[in-house]
Amino acid sequence: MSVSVRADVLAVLSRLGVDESAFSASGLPARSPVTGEVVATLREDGPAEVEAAIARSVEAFAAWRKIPAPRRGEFVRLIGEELRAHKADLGLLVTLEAGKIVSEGLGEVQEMIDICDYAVGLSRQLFGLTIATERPDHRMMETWHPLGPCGVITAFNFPVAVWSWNAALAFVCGDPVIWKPSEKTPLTALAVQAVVARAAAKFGGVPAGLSQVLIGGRGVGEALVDDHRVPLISATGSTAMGRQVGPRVAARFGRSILELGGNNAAIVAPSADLDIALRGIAFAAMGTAGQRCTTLRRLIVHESVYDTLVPRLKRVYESVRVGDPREAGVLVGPLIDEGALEGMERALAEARAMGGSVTGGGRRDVGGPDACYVAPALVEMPSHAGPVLRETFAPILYVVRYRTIEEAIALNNAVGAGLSSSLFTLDMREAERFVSDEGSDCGIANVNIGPSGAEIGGAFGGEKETGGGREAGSDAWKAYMRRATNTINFGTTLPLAQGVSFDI
Ligand code: UN1
Repeated sequence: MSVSVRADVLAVLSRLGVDESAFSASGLPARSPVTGEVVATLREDGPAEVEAAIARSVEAFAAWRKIPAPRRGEFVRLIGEELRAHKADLGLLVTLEAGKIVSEGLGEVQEMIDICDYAVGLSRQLFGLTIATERPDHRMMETWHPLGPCGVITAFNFPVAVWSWNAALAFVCGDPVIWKPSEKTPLTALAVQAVVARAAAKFGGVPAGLSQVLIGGRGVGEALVDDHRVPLISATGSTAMGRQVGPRVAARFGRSILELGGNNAAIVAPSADLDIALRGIAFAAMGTAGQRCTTLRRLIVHESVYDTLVPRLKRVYESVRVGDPREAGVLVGPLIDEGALEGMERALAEARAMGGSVTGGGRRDVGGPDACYVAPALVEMPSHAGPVLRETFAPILYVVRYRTIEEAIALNNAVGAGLSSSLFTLDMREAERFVSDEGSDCGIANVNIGPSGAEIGGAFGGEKETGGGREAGSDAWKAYMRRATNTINFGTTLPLAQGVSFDI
């Protein structure tokens, strides 16, 4: 392999089966936030490669949709097997490239394995309905057909799991996938592609363009977004990105699944089990260094428990270990880059100017001059305003007080995003209200667990500025297929619907 890859990274990539042709002495630099250093330089794909990939994908679609869905499921089962066999290495690569602590890097790979298992079962469950018809000797039914090439655009923070939620479903639904990973995490994408290639070799007969990766920047994403041969674009990232992608895909009548920002809250009610709340809050707010779209960013605490809970929480913030994510005992790894650190510092300055009182925050001297480690920040705010209303992709938890559950729910809902939410309470009336139609307006509403760390069995996604898309479990698979309604007349006359007569 070329010298353009650091030795330890090269060792992991080789074990995962990444081909050296992916690298070049100049090209896209891949950084590790663990040290901030460039660990590899990659060959980039340009317009010609994008065009060729789309053409290959269209060809692959024609072949793959003919393979029965349960057979397609067998391919996904083999991907799951490969992932199991390479879990440790892929998890380590997630740690190196996204900066997650070891347990979370492994957890991300487990999430991929889970969705593969789910998709295998699903491959025998892609069913439609038979619907009562008003006409005698007729049958009405719906059929689900493969949709076509799916463009999958993913973010750095879940560099591999989000691809798998889309790809595992797309593959069993009969669709090829063209993946444009974040420029910040191309190595994990190449590793996954190598894993898929091995599964494809074991399966035999997988069309060449079924699973493709395009390495590059915005131009690559835009080419996919604008191409009518790609009927579905599934994009994860900021709301600003979604504002571009959504209208462009809609302009050509394409379909999009948008997984955009979150500004997730947790309410702590008077009856809450505070030990559970404390643990739930700590993981949701500080886990992944605050860089999940489901990260807890706003804590809404009842005034009767505020002075018990918040001092305990402060002690956790003061004692949590920030450091190299590979080290045992470290719970908070690095931010992805300097831009993330600047965003955090800006938000904290704004919060202070509004009278916010900050515990933690500030750069930590870990990993060398190019790495961005920070202490997570707990910010007691005098009001639910200013930076509290927007998503800053960093470990900042704003805390406000409330008096009535109605007020708390209104605050939960008083932001642009609508991804995830939670309530800590032992009062069943409050719990049921929170998950009722008058409660949380988010795509995910939890009770006595934090807002992050969803399982793949449920549909994942959110409302409002989060984009409205749903991925992973439940009936999210329907987005990857097209529905046809079929009415079949097996009689000897031609009765018309709605009693219309048309005698010729
Ligand atoms: C994301 O941050 O983009 O629910 C996805 C969770 C994870 C997925 C997060 N299962 O926190």
